[in-house]
This record gives sequence, structure tokens and C-alpha cells, in this order.
Amino acid sequence: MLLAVPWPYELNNVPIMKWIVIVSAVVVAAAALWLGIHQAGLEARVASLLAQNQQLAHDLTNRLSANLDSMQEVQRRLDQTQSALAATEQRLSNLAAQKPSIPRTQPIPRYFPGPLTPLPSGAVVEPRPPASSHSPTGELLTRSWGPEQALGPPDTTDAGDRPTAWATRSPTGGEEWLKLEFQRAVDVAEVRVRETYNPGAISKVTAFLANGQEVTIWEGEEPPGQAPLDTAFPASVPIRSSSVKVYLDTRRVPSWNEIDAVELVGRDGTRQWAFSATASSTYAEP
Ligand SMILES: [Ca+2]
Repeated sequence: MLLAVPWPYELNNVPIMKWIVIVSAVVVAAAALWLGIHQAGLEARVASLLAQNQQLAHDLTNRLSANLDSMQEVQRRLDQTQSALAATEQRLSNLAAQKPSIPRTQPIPRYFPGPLTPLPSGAVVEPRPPASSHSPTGELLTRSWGPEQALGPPDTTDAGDRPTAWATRSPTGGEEWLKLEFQRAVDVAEVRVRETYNPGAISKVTAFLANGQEVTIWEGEEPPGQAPLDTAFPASVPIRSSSVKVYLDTRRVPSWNEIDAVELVGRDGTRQWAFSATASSTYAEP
């Protein structure tokens, strides 16, 4: 069949084979041109991308550097803050070390009604009957600072404002007294008084005869001493008695002058603690 088709050997008087060669050459040239143009475009594109890449790398480097600078600045400020904090803590520690220590408060017994407080300045103190260690029906009382706290042997072991010792109503009420009864009358050798808070205010000691007559056996000023203080007041006159009275001039020593116990010593060597007492006043009573 192919042989049946007439094959033109010439076109426009040019052999067909030359046409083929010409067309092929043109196509190859066009392709080469297109490839060249496209390659140039690609090269330009690559160059552009390279340039962008370099710019990005440059920007990234700058930003990293800036961030590094910022981080270094932040770190520097943090270091400064920590140094200031450490210095402040050191100052606080120094201040705490220089702060004077607060004195330890004394333990308060359960029945402690509260610290003694002076009466207001200029307050009028109404005269009161003497305070007793016993109730009107004869029962021994157990009030803090009552005259009953001066009965029996000492039970206030350390110095201080203790409710186990007798205290007057006012710390500076002038003359006050504490009268004590003992079981047996003896020829008085001395009267021993145990003071446990602000000693030194005792001004006189008397003893009572059986008929009730009061006789001074000692008067003067106490030798100085620190509480708890046991002071012996020797009888300057012979007297047989079972009742003694201790006077205080509370203006001699500031604050309360508290007595824990009183002992009667006989010339026969016997010793007795008081079993009953009355007082000019007591902090146990309002
Ligand atoms: Ca006592």
C-alpha cells in the first residue's frame, strides 16, 4: 500500500529531504533557543534565591545576635537583682541579730488572774477591813496573793511576782502589815521572813502578848538583798508570844513587796510556820 502512494520527491523544487533537514534544524535551533532562555531564567531564579538565602541568613544572624544581646542583658539584670536580694537578706539577718531579745515571759499558773497592775494615779482608795486567810466560816482560802499565801513553809521557789506569796492591794500604799498566828506561844528568839519579790520594805516587827498588847521587837531598815531573801529579825526584848505582825513601808521599795512565808523561832530552838493570817490589804481582793 505504501508503494501505491506517490511520494513527492520535491516541494517547490526543493528536494523533500532538504525540507526535512531544514525543518529539523529549525526545530533544533528553536529548542536550543528555548532551552537557553529557560536556562537563563532558571539561573536568574537561582541567583535570586541565593541572594534571598544570603539575606535571610544575614537577617537570621542579626536576629540571633540581637536575641543573644537581649538574653545577655536579661541575664545581667537577673544577676544584679539576685545580688541586691542577697544583700537585702544579709541586712535583714544583721538587723535580726542586732534586735534586742524579748525577755521570756514568766510561766503563768492556771489560777493566775492576770499581772498586777497599779491603781490609777490619784485614785481614792477606800478604807477596807483587814483581809483574812480564812473565810468567815473558818475555811482556809486559796486565793492568789491572799494572806493565806504567807502560811506554811515557803512554796515560792524563785524570785518574782508569784501568786503563791502575799501581795498588798497597792504597790505604794504606804504602811501595810501582815499579822500571823502560830500554834504555840514561845519565847521569841527571832522572826524569819521570806521575801520573794522586791524585798527591803519591812520597817517593823511586833509580837503580841496573851492579853493582846502589841510589843515592838524590831524596827529599822532591812539589810539589802536580792529575792528570794530570808531575813531574820531578832527579838530585842524578851517576850512570849504566838502572834507576830510584820510592817512594811511600801514606799521604800518600788513595786509590790511580796512575802512568801513567816517563821517563828523560839529561844528553845522550836520553829513554826504560820497557820492563820490577816493583812492590811491584799491584791486577792478587788
Ligand atoms: Ca507562800
